[in-house]
Amino acid sequence: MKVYEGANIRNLVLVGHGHAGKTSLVSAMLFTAGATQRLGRVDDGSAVTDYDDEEIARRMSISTGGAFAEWNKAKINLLDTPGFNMFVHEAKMVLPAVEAALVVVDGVAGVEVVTERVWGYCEEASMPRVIVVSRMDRERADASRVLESLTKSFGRSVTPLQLPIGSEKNLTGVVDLVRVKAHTYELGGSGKGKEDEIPANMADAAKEAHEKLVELIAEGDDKLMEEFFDKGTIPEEDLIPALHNAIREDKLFPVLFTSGLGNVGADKLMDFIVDYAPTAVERGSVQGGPGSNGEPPSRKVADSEPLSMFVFKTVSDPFAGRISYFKVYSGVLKNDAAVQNFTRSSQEKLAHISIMQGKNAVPVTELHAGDIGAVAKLKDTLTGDTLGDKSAPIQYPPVKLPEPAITFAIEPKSRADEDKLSVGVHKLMEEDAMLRFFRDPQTKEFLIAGTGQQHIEVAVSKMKKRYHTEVNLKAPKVPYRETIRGRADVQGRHKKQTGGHGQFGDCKIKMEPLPRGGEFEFVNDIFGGAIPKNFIPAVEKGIKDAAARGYLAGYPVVDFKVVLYDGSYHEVDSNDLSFQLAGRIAFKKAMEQAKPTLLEPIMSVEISVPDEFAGTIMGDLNSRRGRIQGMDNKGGTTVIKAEVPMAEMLTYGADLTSMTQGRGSFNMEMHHYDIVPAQLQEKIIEKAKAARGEEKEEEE
Ligand SMILES: Nc1nc2c(ncn2[C@@H]2O[C@H](COP(=O)(O)OP(=O)(O)OP(=O)(O)O)[C@@H](O)[C@H]2O)c(=O)[nH]1
Ligand SMILES: [Mg+2]
Repeated sequence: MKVYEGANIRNLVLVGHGHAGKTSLVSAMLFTAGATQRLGRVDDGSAVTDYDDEEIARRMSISTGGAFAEWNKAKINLLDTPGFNMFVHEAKMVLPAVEAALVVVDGVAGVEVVTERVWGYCEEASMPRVIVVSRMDRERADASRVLESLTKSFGRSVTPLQLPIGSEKNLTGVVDLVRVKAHTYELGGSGKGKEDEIPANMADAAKEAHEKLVELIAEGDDKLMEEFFDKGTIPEEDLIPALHNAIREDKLFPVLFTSGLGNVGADKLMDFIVDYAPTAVERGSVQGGPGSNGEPPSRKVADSEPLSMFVFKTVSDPFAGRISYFKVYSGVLKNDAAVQNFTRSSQEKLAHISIMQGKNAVPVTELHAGDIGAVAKLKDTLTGDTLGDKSAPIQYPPVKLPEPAITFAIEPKSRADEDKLSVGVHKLMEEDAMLRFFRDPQTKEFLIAGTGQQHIEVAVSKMKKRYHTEVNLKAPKVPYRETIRGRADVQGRHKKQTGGHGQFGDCKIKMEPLPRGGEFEFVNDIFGGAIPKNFIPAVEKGIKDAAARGYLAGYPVVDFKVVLYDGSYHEVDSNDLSFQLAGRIAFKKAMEQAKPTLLEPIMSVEISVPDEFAGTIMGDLNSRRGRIQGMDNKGGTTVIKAEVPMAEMLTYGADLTSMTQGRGSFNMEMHHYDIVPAQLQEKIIEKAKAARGEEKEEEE
């Protein structure tokens, strides 16, 4: 493997809606560049970046795959991310490793829900974007319709740099609007196009589009503008750097056309990447988090700087062990280097550094600033960690992810499974930042949380295949809460007289509701020492403990305020415990008066279905106590936004599949808590009582 310096490296992430053709496009580029012997296909499990068992079985990307192609003396590093909404956080996580994104859009559907989501991620990160409209050989693919949807969603900076020649099965090539040349291909061929005449019926359109493009590039540059007015065009050697800069500065979002499966346009796409995508060193410098002296240190992306690298992904391979993917931000990493993990203050040895071609590690001797690599068997390095030269500490900020949207209880199938469970789940969590695992302190059940039902199912399936641990998934529990709607003014008195020392605590409290999200507030309003200062925290603790156990149905009580305003004590018999108990008694009495009620989590839900199912879905949402917030139409897909109680959404994944013949998808996250309607409250309270009854029996 040749050694590449940053100026000859391009790092790109492929992002886009599920099924847009990202993985197939990577396969086409790799084959065209000679990195693979045949054109890998998602559908027969031979795509380089969809190699995991789960990905092959489901014919979709689940986790980011790395690959590289050598093209025109440059190395193109590609990170292929999943587009399915439950895995799309993978795309967000790897953005720190690249300098540009290929936003892949389906030639039939145009902009879809996840397209907008990943566009938002790129926007946040000021990431240069190149739009690739793929699957152009499909029936009903339509370049002008897709361009329209792109401009509608992303504005006027969306600019075609190519036009497709022919359409659907007769897609034969592309016209390059910068050089005004045609390139034609054999569908399903080697991917290497030949330069050709622009078809007569496209000549006018090509000329017009070229002029528009040149005018756009010249805009804001007086010298170029003058030249443009003089000659009607700008020489190619002036266009290239101007276009390169416009892309780097997010002033222009170029659009190219391809077919991954038919291998059309992959060579032109790689030409384009080498000419126009920012190089790895063009990023300038990378900011670290605040340093010890309060200043956020930064590093220039340059070989001459001290070594620093950021771990952006971890794969937990049952055979090779833990594989860490990293980006070298500065310095030169040599094989066998001993480096410091600044995040965990430990030493790591990087034996056998490599670059990943799908699942295969290709060994390298060194990696320069700006490159991407991988290494196996680091001791305690995880995703988000910064490693580097011990004498030059820096820590790059990890990517922030949302909270998981759904929780299931998992039950090991056997005793042996129970023993293996924790180890297996923790290995999965190393590679999956959105997976959470914990034990419910009340019910002692194992809980697993993630982005959605399929996400959890993939984790369960991996657990079985990789770690031979079998579990049953049980319906997720709804995390209800309790609160109050009225006020109370009560006395809590605890008195016990036994033999020697007695117990005595007495407090008077007022209780009132707080707005949603107010949690708990405790105000000490005691004057004149009715309760000695040192016992006041005990009263608060008693109330808090009781609130955590709930009043109506065992769910934590939230959003209330307690004012402790009076009480009494006994010189000898008062102690901490007595006042805790007094607090507890006062809390219970106050709850009786204060109109207690149940709260339930309300989810913000976004559902995408083909237009013909929209009516059914809306009706169904109604019956789930949903409130429709909005509706939008995108190239045959209706996107419905609604707020729906979590309790009504527990099996929505399966229900949506059956309502839409598998053609709908949805995404949801926690939004807020709201009061449960009265008729439902009783049922929940009764169920909770019954469950607690059972538990008591088990304990006995
Ligand atoms: N006709 C046609 N089909 C394509 C093309 N590219 C991909 N496909 C098919 O479309 C489906 C999805 O392609 P993928 O490459 O897996 O799409 P993806 O964007 O990686 O999908 P996710 O990983 O789920 O986000 C597969 O069945 C492919 O064979 C193309 O250019 N033309
Ligand atoms: Mg894919």
